[in-house]
Amino acid sequence: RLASAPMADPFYITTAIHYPNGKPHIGHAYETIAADIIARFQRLLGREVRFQTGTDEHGLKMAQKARDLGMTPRALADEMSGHFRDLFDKLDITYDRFIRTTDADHHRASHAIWEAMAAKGDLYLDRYEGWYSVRDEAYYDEKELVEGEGGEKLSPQGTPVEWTEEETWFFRLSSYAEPLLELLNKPGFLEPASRRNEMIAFVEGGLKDLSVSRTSFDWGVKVPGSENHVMYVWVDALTNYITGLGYPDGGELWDKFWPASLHLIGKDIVRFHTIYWPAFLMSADLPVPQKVFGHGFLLNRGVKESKSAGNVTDPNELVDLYGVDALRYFLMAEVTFGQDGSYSAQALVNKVNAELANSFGNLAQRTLSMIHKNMDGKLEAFEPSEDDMKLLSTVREACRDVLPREFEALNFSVGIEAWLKAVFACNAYVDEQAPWGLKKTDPERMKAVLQTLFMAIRDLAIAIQPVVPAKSATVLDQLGVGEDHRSYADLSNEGWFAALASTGHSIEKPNPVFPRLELPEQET
Ligand code: ME8
Repeated sequence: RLASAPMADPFYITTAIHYPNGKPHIGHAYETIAADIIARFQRLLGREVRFQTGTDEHGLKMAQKARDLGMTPRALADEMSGHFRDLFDKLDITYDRFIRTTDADHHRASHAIWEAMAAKGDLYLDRYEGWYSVRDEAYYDEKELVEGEGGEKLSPQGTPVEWTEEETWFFRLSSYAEPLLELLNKPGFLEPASRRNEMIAFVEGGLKDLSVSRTSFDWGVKVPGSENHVMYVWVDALTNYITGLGYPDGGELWDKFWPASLHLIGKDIVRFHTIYWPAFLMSADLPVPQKVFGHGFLLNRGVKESKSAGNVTDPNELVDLYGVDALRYFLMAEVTFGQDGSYSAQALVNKVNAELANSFGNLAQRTLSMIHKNMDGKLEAFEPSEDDMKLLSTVREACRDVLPREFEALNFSVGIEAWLKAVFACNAYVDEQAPWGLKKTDPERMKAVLQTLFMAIRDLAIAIQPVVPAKSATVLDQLGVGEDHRSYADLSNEGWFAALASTGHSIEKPNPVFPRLELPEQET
């Protein structure tokens, strides 16, 4: 599908909802930035997008953390959820709804899906005896557990487990093995495909019915008709995706956006999204999501961040030091999406300086300065030479074909690399054509060169908008490209330059858009 032929289908994208048992960390920023890039990209293709993120506020993990802090779970959730929201605003995240699972409409939606599953005959009361990890908010089978260094039992994620016995409601997960296998085998449902085998093996290993309520604490959504039970936190958490579209009432959002186009989540919670969630939906006779993508983990210089290791990065600090767009660019360009990735302030500074400041920023800065200085800031119609056409077609191919194709497939680093190669081609062209030397010898040729670059920069700035939205907007402002001419369909607009030239638009003396970053003293 070409960017110039936008698809009209509405697009619904969600992130995982985050546990507000502490402040947001870099992994939360990473996932939400990636989702925002997808949302912006789809909007630029002309699709109507709905984007939801938020916080997952119930469950034992929240209750225990609040108890440790001497707070109510509600007060903890209120405080920490605010930090998530503030961070996402600071990161320029264009969410349509920030959902909190303590919201009233969410309790209603959770009751409704519960009642639909009950009406299907899929819920029954029994006694749960088994292992539970509070950190993962997950039940584990004895055979899944691993042994820790001190011989203690740990979950497959390496978290502590505790033996639990209580009366709970069970969901007949075991009845859904067949349709789940069919779903997991559907091409494109679960990506990267490498995560599929593990889920298929889990289903083929025999699905047990799932405990879906708790009676040993009360911080959660009450089970309808069983007031001493609260729902297992994942039942209500997963339901957030449909709460946000007006379930159970239906309506315009529901009709337009369900089933979701994409649930973007981390690799540690794929089981909940590709097994439990589709089974709940099938039970409630609701359509299942079209795609689940499990991204990798972000590691701090190769090591998982944790409070005990004392290597936790506050994403707010990275933004304050280096800027939002630098962080967004670095994370998406550096890490192969779907795999784990490593980051450090040093790597961020190096990459952003080399690729944005020295390459794209410098290209825009010197081109616009020369147009301002040597052409009085005026554009005029011109005849491109063969070299000019060649450069423009290289840039067009990267911006119009390769980057959109790769972004559609969620291969962000590959798309960005193609874009960067086009930037390098522009810089090589500047060096070859040496427009500064043409001013005296061949002023017409100088104009053609500078204006060819002007056109190339416009395409480059439009294409990279999802990744660096504020910076590319500044470049497009400097170029005089109107806000209603910045979509991907505008990349194929051959007449825009003549139109712009005829308005008598004048290029001002530009301010650098991508200043060089420096590490603070203690980091070097
Ligand atoms: O799992 N790198 O919440 P959460 C990249 N509430 N991604 C990371 C990461 C890292 N270092 N650490 C965590 C939950 N994530 C549940 C979700 S959805 C109905 C309920 C990702 O706050 C993680 O994989 O522990 C998940 O997708 C998201 O951050 C929220 O994690």
